Amino acid sequence: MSGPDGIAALQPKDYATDQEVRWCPGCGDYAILKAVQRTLADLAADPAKTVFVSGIGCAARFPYYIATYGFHTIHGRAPAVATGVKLANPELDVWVVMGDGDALSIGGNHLMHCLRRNLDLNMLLFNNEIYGLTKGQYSPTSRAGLRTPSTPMGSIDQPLSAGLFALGVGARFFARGVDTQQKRLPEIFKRAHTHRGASLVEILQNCIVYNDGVFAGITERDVAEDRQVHVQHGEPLIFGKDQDRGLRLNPSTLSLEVVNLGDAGITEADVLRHDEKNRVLATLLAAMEPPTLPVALGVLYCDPTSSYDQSVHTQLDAAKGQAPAGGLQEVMRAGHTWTVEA
Ligand SMILES: Cc1ncc(C[n+]2csc(CCOP(=O)(O)OP(=O)(O)O)c2C)c(N)n1
Ligand code: SF4
Repeated sequence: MSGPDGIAALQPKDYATDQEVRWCPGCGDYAILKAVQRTLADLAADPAKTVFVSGIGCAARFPYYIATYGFHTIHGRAPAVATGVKLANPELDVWVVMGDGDALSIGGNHLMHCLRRNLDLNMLLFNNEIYGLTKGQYSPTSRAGLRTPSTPMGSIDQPLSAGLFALGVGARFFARGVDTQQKRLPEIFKRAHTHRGASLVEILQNCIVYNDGVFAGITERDVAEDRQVHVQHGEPLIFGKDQDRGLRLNPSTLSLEVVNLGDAGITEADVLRHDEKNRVLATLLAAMEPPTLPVALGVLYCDPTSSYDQSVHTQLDAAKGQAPAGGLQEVMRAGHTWTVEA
């Protein structure tokens, strides 16, 4: 069997390298690595045309462990380096791996412009709500009150939502997944890959050493079904152990609320249907937090438009088309030129 470019079909293990994986035992990064290797195999990705670019952090060790091209760059600058890689060779499939500090502290500016420019990059944000590599300082996504070495009395910052940030700066694709959800994660990654333009996937990732259990309130077996809604384009926003809870728009507050199907004549028809092209709905979904509302997982927003790299190359082709025939000397002497007399 062979992939789209005629390369022999590879298995997930074929995308692993011979490098010793140096994350702490039990780190959520292992699960994400596994899901990405599964994704690459499903996509029949050609390692020679695939690049993983990262910044600095635990998450950023990722390129060492993926048997494709890779570039472990500078803290916060993965989106900038990936921009250069994609523009220099648009044939490459470029993935970006960032931690929450990497992406949203030092790299916030780079990420913002990369998203609004809409470079065709598959961007994975490993959100463990902490700085792992530097031993557990708080990050922009850490919750208020979190005690860390840099917030000994508890964080007084209001945390940043990766989804609201992305949607606010004009991203055309935002999805959210959980490290341990091994069936769902590759499906989300494949959607991100199919999207032409910048696709940001936030992965809720457990840092077992410095922020263990931070997502337990939504992932523990006894609460998961009531605290997670898995959104599907065109499908009603229904969740719960018995699939009997739904999300409805409260017209007087313009906010989402949970309704119980069957109560006071409420039926599925009263529940909102997911529309992944609706930025307002995506924003409401991205903002949802327990205990009042479930956390929204899956592709919250996907509304493609032309990508920056396509537009750059369209302009380059147009400029080439207008260039006068001939060599460099002719080009240098064409149009507005003048001679400076001695
Ligand atoms: C310019 C610069 N500033 C600061 C650092 C120190 N530093 C390295 S990784 C890191 C943050 C790591 O946290 P995160 O990006 O969330 O990734 P994680 O380690 O949790 O995967 C920091 C502050 C650095 N390497 N370079
Ligand atoms: S410090 Fe946390 S994020 Fe880093 S490898 Fe260890 S468990 Fe993973």
